[in-house]
Amino acid sequence: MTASPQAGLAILISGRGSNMQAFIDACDSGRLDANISVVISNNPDAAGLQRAAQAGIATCSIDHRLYTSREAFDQALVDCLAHYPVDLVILAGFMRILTPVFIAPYSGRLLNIHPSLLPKYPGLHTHQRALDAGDKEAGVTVHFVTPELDGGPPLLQASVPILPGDNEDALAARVILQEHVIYPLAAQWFLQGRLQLRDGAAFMDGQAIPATGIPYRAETS
Ligand code: NHR
Ligand code: GAR
Repeated sequence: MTASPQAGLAILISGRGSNMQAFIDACDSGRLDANISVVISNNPDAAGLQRAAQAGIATCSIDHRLYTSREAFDQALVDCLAHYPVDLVILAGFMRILTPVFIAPYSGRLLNIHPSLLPKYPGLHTHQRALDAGDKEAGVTVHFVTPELDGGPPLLQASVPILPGDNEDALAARVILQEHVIYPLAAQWFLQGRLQLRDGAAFMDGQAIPATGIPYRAETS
């Protein structure tokens, strides 16, 4: 019997790539049944590019500053991905807003992790905004990407407490530990065929997912 070929992932990064590393680790350990086909960065200096190359993964640097429009940059991303087997695209700390030129061809197989309890705090500086608002908890959400920034339907969400004396760095450090757990888990669900985007709404095992995503608990699997 021949084993079916492993699913291919493309991971888009802009920075240090700790979420990308979590995917590398999850693939190595078998928690995620996939192969990382390519890691792409818009930032040629992203530390994550070196980490990926060291792990033997193909890398591609596409500097957005060399393109005259967002659409032209997005087309370069599409052209790059065409060279690799890609079942699922993972935005992992990717900092460029994407246009339909990229989103349309990957719609329904494009995920992002956003460091807030969406629909709270789309956009940037989420931890500082949660602190400034006096929130008691913060967190992170994996969602399908749609053209509306951080507006695609949530899939999986993890919460952490905000503790007295927290600053942005302390809170970010608590949140990122959760990111590294829930993002590969959501990807595994997707590759098992359990997650779907239909008419702008997200489904898990055929059931509509709540507006804030499935709440992650340690026993969530
Ligand atoms: N693109 C679309 N269309 N929809 C989403 O939901 C997206 C997306 C691209 C990236 C990640 C997102 C996040 O999780 C993401 C989601 C970048 C910005 C941003 O303002 C905002 C949100 C996210 C990513 N980027 C600036 C820009 O002009 C650049 C900021 C910088 O370089 O520091 O693209 O938070
Ligand atoms: C993560 O906290 C991720 O949620 C966030 O950036 C960090 C990237 O860390 N993403 C965004 O803010 C997207 N705009 P990493 O490079 O170590 O994975």
